[in-house]
Amino acid sequence: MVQKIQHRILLTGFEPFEQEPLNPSWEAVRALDGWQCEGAVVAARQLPCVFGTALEVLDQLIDELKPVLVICVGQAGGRSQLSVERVAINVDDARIADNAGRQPIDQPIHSDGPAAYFSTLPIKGLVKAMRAAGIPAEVSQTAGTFVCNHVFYGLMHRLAAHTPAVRGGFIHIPYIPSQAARHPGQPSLALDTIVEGLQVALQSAVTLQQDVIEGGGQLH
Ligand code: PCA
Repeated sequence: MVQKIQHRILLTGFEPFEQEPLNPSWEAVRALDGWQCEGAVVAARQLPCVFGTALEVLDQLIDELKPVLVICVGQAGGRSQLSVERVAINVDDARIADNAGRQPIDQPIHSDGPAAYFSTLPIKGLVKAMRAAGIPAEVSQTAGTFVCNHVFYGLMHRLAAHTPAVRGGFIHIPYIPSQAARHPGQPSLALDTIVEGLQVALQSAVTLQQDVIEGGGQLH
């Protein structure tokens, strides 16, 4: 019998950082490990919150899994919605040290790379689909300058060079309630809501041929 080769979607989350006991990005993506999405299966993997090393791990995972779609997910404490990132910029500028004590300031991620890469996900379509499913979501114009932007940029740099047909992008997620309880006043979303949002985002990323034309910008 001929075995059907199953397409894989690589979904990554991060280990905890900045004294948090957990990282909701890892909690959410690991709930989706093995989930079947439009004929593809999700492989959920964890990345270290370390400049350089996180990209080495991501590179190995892409070599090993040969995914048809890659979405990296990270925690953005203080945000209130699932944030589909539009753009990755070629700079590391760390306000805090990473989990290996590294704190690059104004360093390019790839000295020969362009200033920025756009997500190749249909970002407006993802936001529209999540909102339609009752999940608070937005387009975000910046993934920051810490390890998440670093991973997002490195991912897009690699895909652009080797497999431009493979879509890639980044989604930031808010704290979950147990974290917000330790940061009074900060917004949060239930883990189940985040997981459901990611399911809708994955489905849209696989099925939408083109992005939808809809406002998602900001005045400032
Ligand atoms: N969030 C951080 C790095 C790891 C994570 O989950 C960021 O936004 O850069």
